Amino acid sequence: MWVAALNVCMNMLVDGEWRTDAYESTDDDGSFERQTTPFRDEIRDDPDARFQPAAGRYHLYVSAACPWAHRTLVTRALKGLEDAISVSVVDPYRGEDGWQFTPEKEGCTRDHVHDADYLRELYVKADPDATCRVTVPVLWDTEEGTIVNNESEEIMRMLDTEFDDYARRDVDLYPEGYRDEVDRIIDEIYEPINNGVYRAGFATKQGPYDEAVDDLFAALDHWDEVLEEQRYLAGDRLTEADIAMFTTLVRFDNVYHTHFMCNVQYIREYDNLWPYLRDLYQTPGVGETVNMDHIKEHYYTTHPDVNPHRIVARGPDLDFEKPHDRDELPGGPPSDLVAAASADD
Ligand SMILES: N[C@@H](CCC(=O)N[C@@H](CS)C(=O)NCC(=O)O)C(=O)O
Repeated sequence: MWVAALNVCMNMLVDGEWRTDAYESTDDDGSFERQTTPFRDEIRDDPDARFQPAAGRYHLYVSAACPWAHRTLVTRALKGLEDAISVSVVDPYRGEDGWQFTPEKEGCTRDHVHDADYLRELYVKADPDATCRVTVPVLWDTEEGTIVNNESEEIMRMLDTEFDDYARRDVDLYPEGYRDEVDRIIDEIYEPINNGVYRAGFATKQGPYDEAVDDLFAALDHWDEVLEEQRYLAGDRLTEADIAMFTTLVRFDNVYHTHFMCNVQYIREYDNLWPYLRDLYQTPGVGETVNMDHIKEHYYTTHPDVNPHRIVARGPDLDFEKPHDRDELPGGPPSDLVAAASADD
């Protein structure tokens, strides 16, 4: 797998060395190819597990711009894991040297664990011979001094299911009775929607672009219909599937529509997806995780092939706080979340 990837993608670590001599993430047919993530250990609430849940042991590295990293931030906020799992935030601009720590910049932090200048330094600490892309999110173990996992779907699941003893709130985003459906939906929306916007934006030929846009809008139309009858993707419960959908939808009108040429329709023109997006945004704790400045700066300035002059497009100015009326549908956010929100008022 890596041998094939090396021919086309060089802004990455190769045997622990940072290589910037080329950057290409499409194959010969002009289709975007996303590489698989290499660190796939798991934290398990089990006395025999190598990585066990604990407060203060694990650290999350994120970009507030990145939809994959954003999933882990939303999960952490909904569960109330802020005190148990600390976070470092990289600069939204990713240049030749990859993700960088620039604590002086608004919304960014230093690397709280290592005081590194670049995220890639952690990858090399975890594996001195690493050959991989240096991506966010990263879940770091301060005890063993290594990366546990850098795949958002798996980090989201671990934070959700393994840290209940350390969570401030009783919030279950992978509830019994819904699990198969949640897994199915996360899987089903990945290729056309979450990755679909990238397939459209990074395509270098008309055919793959057209295919990505067709898949994307067919899937959005489908979910818009489903959401006519039910409040959330898996029915009446807020689940991980909604988080996976949310982090793509919230970026859509400001970035994917224009920068990635996903311009058949805005999300705000959908009858149900737009109120659904506002419902999720207004769920206690979620809106605070959205940093639209980082999102816009990242996309419009980081992909010179797509936007060579790095001009950040101005609009649209969306009102995510506008009432959504979705509380007329059965279900709602977890009661512990609602109670916490009214206690804060
Ligand atoms: N499959 C990974 C994808 C993560 C990913 O691609 N993150 C992007 C930011 S949105 C990144 O860090 N890209 C850097 C690169 O590819 O060099 C996940 O879901 O965690």
